[in-house]
Amino acid sequence: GRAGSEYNWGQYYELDDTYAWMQSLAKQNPKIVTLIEGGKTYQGRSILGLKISKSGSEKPGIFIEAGIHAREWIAPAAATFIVNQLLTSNVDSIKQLADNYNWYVFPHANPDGYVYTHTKDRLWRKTRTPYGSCFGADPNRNWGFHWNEVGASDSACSDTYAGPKAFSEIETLSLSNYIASIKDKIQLYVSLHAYSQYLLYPYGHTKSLPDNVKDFQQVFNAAISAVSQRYNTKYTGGNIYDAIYPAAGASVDWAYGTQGVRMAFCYELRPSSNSYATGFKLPASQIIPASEELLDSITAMVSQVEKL
Ligand code: ING
Ligand code: ZN
Repeated sequence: GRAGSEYNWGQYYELDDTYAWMQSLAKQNPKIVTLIEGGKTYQGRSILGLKISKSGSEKPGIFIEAGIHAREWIAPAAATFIVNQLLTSNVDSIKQLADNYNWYVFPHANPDGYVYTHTKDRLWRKTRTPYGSCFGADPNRNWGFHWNEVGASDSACSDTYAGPKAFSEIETLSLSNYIASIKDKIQLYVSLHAYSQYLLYPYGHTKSLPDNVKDFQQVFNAAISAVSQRYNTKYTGGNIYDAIYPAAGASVDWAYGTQGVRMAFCYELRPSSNSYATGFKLPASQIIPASEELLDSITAMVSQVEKL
């Protein structure tokens, strides 16, 4: 890694640079930051996470999963921005987030795919597991909850290939095992994607709404109001099935549907949905504003969850 102490949010980084930065954070803040090995990838890389804990293991947890889709580069960048803010900000509301919660952040849930977007194909989405003459399953269609029922493909060449079975991908299998080991501590699960400026909550496999949909809707309202405050960025959304499209086997549905995590959201970050040609290539100059408004939104989300 070349990043070292130069690491900043004016550019997108390669996997090794971000991993080196994460390792240096753990070294520099040994009482607060712990590295988590969330598992391995098909090609043998680590799925590296950080736990940020300023005040003990009994605090509720917030889990952030980013980069499950390789080409959505803003997602890992926003995740590391949040980590940095939690560790360095002097803003009261952010200091409180860091003091009152344990944070579990995985900026790169699909490292093999991310490396491939830097080396071979900028628009790669899936893992890199070989399946016949094609590669990869969609790691956001591969989780073991109503797996492959709708909005996923049986064809290994498809971008939404569900995989040969639930958790066929070592990435989703190992990350799900880690999540299951801390599930009772997770109060809020946030999955970061791009793009379209949507905020989504379960379910993706059915039109039926979660039993606590009123809570979801309240938190959703607070979050999309806050996301627009700083730069007037408009988000919309709702339950996955109605707001975007039917899609089974996503991480948020699994966390909510099988792990007892009562609040699970997915952000589709900038740009807006009118940006098909360039949607995954958000200019690096927008990393900071997109991440600032995301943190504003998550801050409001957490305050609202506290009021439920
Ligand atoms: N969109 C998400 C996808 O996996 C989504 C939408 C979110 C589906 C949450 C299901 C659950 O297709 C992108 N852009 O990846
Ligand atoms: Zn995505």
